[in-house]
Amino acid sequence: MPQDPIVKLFYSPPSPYVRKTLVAAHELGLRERIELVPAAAHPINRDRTVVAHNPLGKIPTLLIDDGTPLYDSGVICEYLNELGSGNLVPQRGVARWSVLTEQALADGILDAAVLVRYETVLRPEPLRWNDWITGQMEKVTSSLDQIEQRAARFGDRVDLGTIATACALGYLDFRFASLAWRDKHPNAAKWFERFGARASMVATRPE
Ligand SMILES: N[C@@H](CCC(=O)N[C@@H](CS)C(=O)NCC(=O)O)C(=O)O
Repeated sequence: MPQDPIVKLFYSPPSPYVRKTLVAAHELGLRERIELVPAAAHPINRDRTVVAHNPLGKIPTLLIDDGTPLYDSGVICEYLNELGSGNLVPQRGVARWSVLTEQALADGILDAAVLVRYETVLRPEPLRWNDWITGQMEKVTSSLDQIEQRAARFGDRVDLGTIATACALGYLDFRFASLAWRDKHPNAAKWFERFGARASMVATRPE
């Protein structure tokens, strides 16, 4: 029987951070409990509806049942994990720190890639700075090298580390296809082929 939504998520389908939270929700069986509220987060033309709940004006922003806002994507995923009594984040020890570090690595790729996107799409052309773009893309490529090492040991793990990694790789496919990241990262490519076929990833693929 369908269940009523209990939380609201300010979202936009292309956002890889939003995708991370939705993949987590799917994996936890909570997707139906989330009402999606379209948002137009933008670093300059800020979405005032989002800002009213999150002064950073960023998505994802989640409103829980009593209206309390939660952000950012990592906090939302941990909240959903608790709500769904899931196992996406190990509670303690080496496993916990490793999963959270993998999330930070994947989010770091996204932070750099999204900044490059803003620089190339939003910033007026005369103000663009190529060295800065190159620096951000170097962050992406050196982080991909680290993912390549880790991916060899990912196996069938489904947790916040692997979900965040998959969303980062998916974003590179979506916005930076010419980077052709698979060419130099065969372990990551092989792993992503399997993980990317999960129902949670297929249902959240950006168009
Ligand atoms: N650290 C944040 C990053 C979220 C983020 O930067 N989202 C982008 C959309 S992909 C955004 O809201 N940008 C608007 C802005 O930078 O003001 C998270 O993990 O949720």
